[in-house]
Amino acid sequence: MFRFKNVKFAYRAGGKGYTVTTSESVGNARLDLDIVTRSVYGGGSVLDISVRTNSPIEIVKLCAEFEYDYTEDSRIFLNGYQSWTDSAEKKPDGKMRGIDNIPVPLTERYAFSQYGDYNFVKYGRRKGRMHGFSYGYVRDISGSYDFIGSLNERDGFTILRTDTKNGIFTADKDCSGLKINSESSGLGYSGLSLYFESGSEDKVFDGYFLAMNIEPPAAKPISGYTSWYRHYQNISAEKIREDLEGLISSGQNADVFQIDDGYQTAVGDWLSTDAVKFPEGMKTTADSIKEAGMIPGIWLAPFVCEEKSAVCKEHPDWIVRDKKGEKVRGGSNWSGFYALDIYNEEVREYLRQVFDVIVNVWGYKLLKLDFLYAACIVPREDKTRGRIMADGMGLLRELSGDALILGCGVPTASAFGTVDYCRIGTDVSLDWDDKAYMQLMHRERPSTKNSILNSVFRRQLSGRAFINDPDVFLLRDSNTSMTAEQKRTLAAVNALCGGVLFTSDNFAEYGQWQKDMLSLISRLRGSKVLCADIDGRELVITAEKDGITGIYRFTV
Ligand code: 9PG
Repeated sequence: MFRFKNVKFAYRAGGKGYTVTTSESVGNARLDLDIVTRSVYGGGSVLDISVRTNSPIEIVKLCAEFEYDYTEDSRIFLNGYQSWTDSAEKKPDGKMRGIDNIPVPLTERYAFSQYGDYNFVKYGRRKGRMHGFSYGYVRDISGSYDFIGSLNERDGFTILRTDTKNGIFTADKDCSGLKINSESSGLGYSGLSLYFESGSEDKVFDGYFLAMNIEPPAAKPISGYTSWYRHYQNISAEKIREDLEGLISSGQNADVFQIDDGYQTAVGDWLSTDAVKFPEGMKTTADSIKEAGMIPGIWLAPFVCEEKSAVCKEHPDWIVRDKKGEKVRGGSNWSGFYALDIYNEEVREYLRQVFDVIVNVWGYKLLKLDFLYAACIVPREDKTRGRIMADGMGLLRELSGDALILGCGVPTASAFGTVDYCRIGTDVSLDWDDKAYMQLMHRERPSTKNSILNSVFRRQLSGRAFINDPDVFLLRDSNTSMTAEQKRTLAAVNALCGGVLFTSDNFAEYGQWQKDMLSLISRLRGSKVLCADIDGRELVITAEKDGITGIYRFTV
């Protein structure tokens, strides 16, 4: 059980700094810090810590501290920042690696810090000092969960931390630098809203989503194809047609056929189709997918533009800037890319046009919206990262109309209830991930191993927050160095834990082994995972389907 200890609140007013540490509500002439506990309908309790002020203040820190009796058998899960961030249960002596160990020239060149939380969260160096975002739990290996989850990520992300050696757990609001004054933000700041529940997996997760008022997603599990892990950016109408024909001739069922990155002349210039690759334009391809009885899907990264794009060159004022006025990098993909300012009316108008053409003129009805985290890299003095991301997700939902959204590269909680499908792990790589140089990269790097672990340990989100996309399975013989065992593990875990079952293979190339694997996948699909444990490299998943319980062992 988490035992509430106190709140640390620090702020600046009239040029002076103040700090308060208290376990009860306190107030003075300027402000009130309210600490309220309530129980919720459906089970669980909530701790609300909010601020009311009658004159302008700037928040420096808002943090709640708890005591927790970790034991050697505790398994700790702290959700990683965004879709791609590695997120897996850890033992109490676990650690998380930031990017401090990476040589600075590499970090700078590849802008690793921008993909994750490295610029605003301090990574603990000692054993047992771990952190995550928005929700987490401590599970004892008998299967009982002590769960904590934020109900209010819209007013700032919540950073959850353990210090297992000292029996401490903290919840920090990512709101440092937020200016509150009665004119712009009303009477105050809603601050931390933390939900607690203990018991079985279903009880705590159902309770959490009920407390957030998030209904189970209307979207259904889907299967299909994406072009990325076969062709990367080297796609063309011709290659897409070949893969589409391969799928049709295989007789396999698929709901979605999705074109990924590579059809556009530059990232950001979504309506400028590469005429060499797609001479007849993108509508023709969508039409042929529709004719084959599938939903046409397409990838875009609506909140970013790459250095060489026309958007970037022609609209320097659309780009998010730091305090020095420098353009803020989102990462190093393509020619390097920047984030667009979603509060700029021209940006919104441009995106409105882009979505209108893609959905209504070209006819793509599933939109894989990627690199979304970039929008909120820099918080503003009147908006936290959480607020910017929430506004961004609201905008995307509105622009997409009734097209399905597959969110990707998105801070997890911002996608709860706002997208139909969501990537919950990093990119599958064409190999596994045991190479030493992988340690010289960030937590969001492509890695089949990390992708699998995220599928397992974020499985509870599927059917509650959205439908999970575990990324593709690959069974082909060529263009991958994965062993047969590794390919089987990837396919089986995706089938057991995910709701989106995509591949980037051409089914026409499949031999008997691959066909056997496809029937394994369809047998595992729709299972209910009862329990998953990892010990060293052994992953054990217990799952039930049609009244039969299976125990599956994998090496990861
Ligand atoms: C298209 C791709 C695919 C893929 C997405 C995303 O951390 N990284 O360096 C990193 C790079 C690329 C990436 C994810 C992470 O891939 O997940 O499915 O759509 O974009 O460019």
